[in-house]
Amino acid sequence: QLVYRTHLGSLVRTAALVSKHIEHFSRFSPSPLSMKQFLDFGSTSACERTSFVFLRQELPVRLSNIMKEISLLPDRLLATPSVQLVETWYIQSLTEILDFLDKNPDDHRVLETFVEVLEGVRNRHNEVVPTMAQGVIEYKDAFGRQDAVTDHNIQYFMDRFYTSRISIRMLINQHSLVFNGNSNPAHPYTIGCIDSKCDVTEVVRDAYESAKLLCEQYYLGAPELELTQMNGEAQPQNTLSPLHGVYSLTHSLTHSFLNAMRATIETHEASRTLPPIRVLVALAEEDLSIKMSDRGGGVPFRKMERVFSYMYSTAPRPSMEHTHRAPLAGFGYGLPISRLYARYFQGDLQLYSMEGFGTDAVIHLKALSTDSVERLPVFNKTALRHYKLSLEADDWCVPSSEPLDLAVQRSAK
Ligand code: W6P
Repeated sequence: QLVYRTHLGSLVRTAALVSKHIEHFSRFSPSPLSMKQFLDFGSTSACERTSFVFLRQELPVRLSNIMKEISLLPDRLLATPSVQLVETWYIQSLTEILDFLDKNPDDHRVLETFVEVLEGVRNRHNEVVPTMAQGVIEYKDAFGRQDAVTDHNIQYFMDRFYTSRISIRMLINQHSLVFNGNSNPAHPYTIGCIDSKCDVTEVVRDAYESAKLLCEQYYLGAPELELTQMNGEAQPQNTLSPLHGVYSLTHSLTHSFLNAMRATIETHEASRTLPPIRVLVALAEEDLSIKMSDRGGGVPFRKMERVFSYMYSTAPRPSMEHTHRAPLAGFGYGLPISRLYARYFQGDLQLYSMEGFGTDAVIHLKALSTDSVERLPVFNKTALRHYKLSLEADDWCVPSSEPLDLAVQRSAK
């Protein structure tokens, strides 16, 4: 890593220069792109120069906005080796991209180098999610039990941080896939990582098959799939939103299938038959919704919040020695990150569970490409306030564990 090898004196100068750039670029708001704009950048008339000129400004803006938020993390988390490492990746990547600000956009070699640098940036940040998770573990090992306030603050930051990362990788992937010169002959309607002729039921079936393969490696079988599509034909093709990152949707669906399969198998261990996983795809004027229902016994209501918690999800590592097999799914950040992918283009992922019966996981997406606009965090006064107001008392009563003696006079708060 370049930053590590640098002489201390010049490291200090670099850091001072970088923080000046972060101050400058974090004053700009990120510019959310619509699906149409992503497709135009990827069309045959796409102009690499235009994309380059946009990205050499927009990427520093998005990086600097989130770097401001990293710098406002509680010291005890910011100082962990893992979070420090992630911060050096951001500084290095910002520096490399800023290098292009004074380069000539009409020089082909500049455009070529830019694609190479972007691919380097993307690879540098490949391990950000497990590294940040490690940072949360280091924090908990050093400071013990999680409290509601810390949990809330980490949740707020991680949702914004990972959304920012998803969006930056989307920009980089689109630019490098469109302008590295190779079109994908197997997928003629794929523009970067957007599939303009995506068949949702096909994506659901693919995700089911991948989950089934994994599931069958750990258990002796897998529940069947029952797939229903509503209104599929009623929708004229040209208004349909091209599904962004088919890969991310497949990924999210596979993850949910694994959760549903595990729950189904583990609650029906004694029985001969497994209830199927039912998936309903509903395509209408505004929404494209996918509901996946399992009969895996559900999750108690009290524990539902934890399913999306970055703090809880890193908590007790599943013990491998006792199970003799790797956990199938449900550990780590799969669900909260699936939800961020859905929210990134104005959708959502919601779980409805009934303990004793099963769980419905619903993914809502926008049906129209005009409604599919990036949902991006911005660093401003409101965000700043979230990081400053960290240690205030809760405004809901804490139930006492002692039985209340109504005969005793209560004292003031
Ligand atoms: C469960 C827990 C869960 C999470 C996500 C999707 C489906 C399910 N089923 O029991």
